[in-house]
Amino acid sequence: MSRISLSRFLIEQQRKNNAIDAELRLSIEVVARACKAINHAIRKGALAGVLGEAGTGNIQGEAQKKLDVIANEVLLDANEWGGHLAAIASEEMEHPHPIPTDYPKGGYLLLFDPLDGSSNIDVNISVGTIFSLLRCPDGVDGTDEKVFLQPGTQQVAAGYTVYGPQTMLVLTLGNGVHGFTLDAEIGSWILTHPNMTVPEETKEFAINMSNMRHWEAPVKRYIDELLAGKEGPRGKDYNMRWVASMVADVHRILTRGGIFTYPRDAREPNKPGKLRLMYEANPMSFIIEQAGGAATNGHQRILDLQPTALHERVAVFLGSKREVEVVTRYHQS
Ligand code: P6P
Repeated sequence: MSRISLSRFLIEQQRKNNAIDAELRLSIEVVARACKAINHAIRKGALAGVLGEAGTGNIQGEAQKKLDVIANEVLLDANEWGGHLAAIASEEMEHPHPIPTDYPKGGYLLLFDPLDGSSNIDVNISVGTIFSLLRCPDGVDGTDEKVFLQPGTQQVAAGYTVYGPQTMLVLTLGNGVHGFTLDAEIGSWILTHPNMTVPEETKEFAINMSNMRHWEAPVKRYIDELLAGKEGPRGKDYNMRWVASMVADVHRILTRGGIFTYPRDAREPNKPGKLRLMYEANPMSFIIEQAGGAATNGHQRILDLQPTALHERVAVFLGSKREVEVVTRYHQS
């Protein structure tokens, strides 16, 4: 069977669905190409002196790893000159990044977390790049943060690259979820996981249990029931996984089911959660819904949330639909 490359897949999707125009196709191909360069830097690790702290902090007040900065630079350099974007937003930059005046602007807004889970880098555990694409209204200045503040339902594409035992790019264009494996010998992304789906039922949950004493009552009730196993109200035993790298946890859920939760935390009463809405929760929720799963903040569908700030945070419950429905119902009772 002939191998289908990402480029061929995108061209065939464009033929089927004229909502995918040349600029959107280019946007995805450029991000995919940049992820190959990030993959190369990650796999060199200590041999290239790219591990450890960068000695700088990001807008979130977090210490940046050298690879956070490298990944961000690689994505900016790759996306500035193609004429497909109006502006770029990143977890690592406080304000939207303008397209340099010597290059044309395009009709899309690119948002990314260049290296999610980077605290795992120095201990050699999977990390990832998460990206989201929105339309920029004609004639609007893309560097105005307000133009990015669109609900997740407005995303035209979203994806992530997981730098794990295999390097995989998982993508949705609003018409299913498709996984591509990097053939590093020839530098091609090859379609290996067409039409990925999340099983509605699961026996596996992902949460950072060390925060249990800070959770709200509905979350405590839900997790207690899972821990009670077959003797409890759920009537079955559950297993737990927590990689502390959202991309790795979500990829596992896409592959074999599960629920991923990062609830709000009483230690930060003014913050609705830890994860970022625009470039973590929204792209991952789009992917999970397109794969038949569900994603809420405990109260409403994440994709329906109206953002109020570029770096705003959100509580996240996503994955196998039945489980997300239960924990969301508990927030409403
Ligand atoms: P904790 C990584 O820093 C991240 O943003 C997500 O990738 C991950 O799911 C979460 O935070 C891990 O958080 O509190 O368990 O370290």
